[in-house]
Formats: sequence, structure tokens, C-alpha cells
Amino acid sequence: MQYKGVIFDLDGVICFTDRFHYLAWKQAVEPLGVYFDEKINDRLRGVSREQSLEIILEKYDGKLSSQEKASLCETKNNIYKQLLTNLSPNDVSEDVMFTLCSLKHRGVPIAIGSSSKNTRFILERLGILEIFDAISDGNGLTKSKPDPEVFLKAANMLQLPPDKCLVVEDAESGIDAGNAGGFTTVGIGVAASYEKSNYKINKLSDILQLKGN
Ligand code: B16
Ligand code: MG
Repeated sequence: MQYKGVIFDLDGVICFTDRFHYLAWKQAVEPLGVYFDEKINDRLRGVSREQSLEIILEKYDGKLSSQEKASLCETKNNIYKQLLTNLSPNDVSEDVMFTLCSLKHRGVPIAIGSSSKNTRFILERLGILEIFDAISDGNGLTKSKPDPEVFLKAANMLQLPPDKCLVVEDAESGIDAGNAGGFTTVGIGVAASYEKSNYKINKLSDILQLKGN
């Protein structure tokens, strides 16, 4: 496959903030006594904060008002943001850095396509905000993955048609979004065993073996 640009999901692909999401949700919903484990957490990958709460509440017997839900989302985000302050450039793996630098060296434009409203804060903490040619994030999105909106915005920012871009994702919802938008999808992590991923990789630098330009 020939590609001219690459769009990376953030959480689970560029960095491993998934553990912080898990810890923050666990602490935020603890007062409800609702069951929550890492398997449920896997279903939250790529899903917006509000929709993540709805998935967690599938195991909850009570009923919450929209105000209570908004307040839980805020509590979760405050805990999450506190955890994010632990992030530093040391949290970017050598493999991720090598991949990003190699693509830049080859002249391949790179973008972020993330559901997270904390994208810029995370990239700043990691010291890699400036390396990306475009950032499409959860701010201003009208539809969450599996809708392709976040990736279509990223491709638009790169001025490339979707069929000329790779989308690299760790979430099934993200692979579905990429496929729906007409992108070539690459699954890593959990999505490496998802049958709908066009390509499946073990480590990010494996994308360098797919032919670009
Ligand atoms: P926030 P991604 C997603 O990031 C996470 O995987 C998902 O667990 C989270 O709920 C979502 O961002 C929204 O994040 O609460 O920071 O706005 O995988 O799309 O980079
Ligand atoms: Mg992800």
C-alpha cells in the first residue's frame, strides 16, 4: 500500500495514558459501588469521556441525572489531569520517537487523531507537540469514534485524501472509524487482534515497512 501521510491515535499508540484513564475512572466511580475492571476499560479505548461513563454505568443499577453524570466526568478528568502531570519526555518510547523521526525525515506528514480533549496538554508534557503537522482532537468534535470525523478532520488538515493516509489505532472503535472514513487502518495493541484492521503490527516502527509516498 502506498501512503502519503500517517494519522496516529494518541492514547495506546503514541503514549500509554490508558492506565491513567483506568485509575481515574476507578476512583471516580468508586462511591457508586459499580463494578469496573480492565476488561471493561478496554471498551473505553478511543471512546469519548461521556460515552465512556455510559459504558461503565451498564453495570449500575441506579439512575443518575445528567448533572450527576457531568459531575462524575469532571471528577474523573480532574483525577486524570493530576495523573498526567507525571508524564515527561521519558514516556515516549525509543520505538515511537524513531518512527516519528523517520517519517519526518522521509517527508511524510504526520498528524494526531485522538478523541481526547487533553491531547495538547499530553503532547506538551511528552515534549513532542511540535513534531506533528496537524492535531485533530476531542475538542469541537460532534461525533466520537467509530464515526470517522476526527480522522477526516486530520486528513483535511494535512490536505490529503483519506485513501492516501494510514490510520494507526489501538481501539476497535478507532479501526471502525478509520475504515468508515476510507483510510487504510493499522491495528496495534488490542487492535492488532481485531479482524477489521487492514494491517496488524506489534510495534509502531513496523509501519515503516509499509511502502510510503
Ligand atoms: P479525554 P484516544 C481516548 O484517546 C481514550 O482512549 C479514551 O479512553 C478517552 O475516554 C478519550 O480519549 C477521551 O479522553 O477524557 O481526555 O477527553 O485513544 O482517542 O487518543
Ligand atoms: Mg487509543
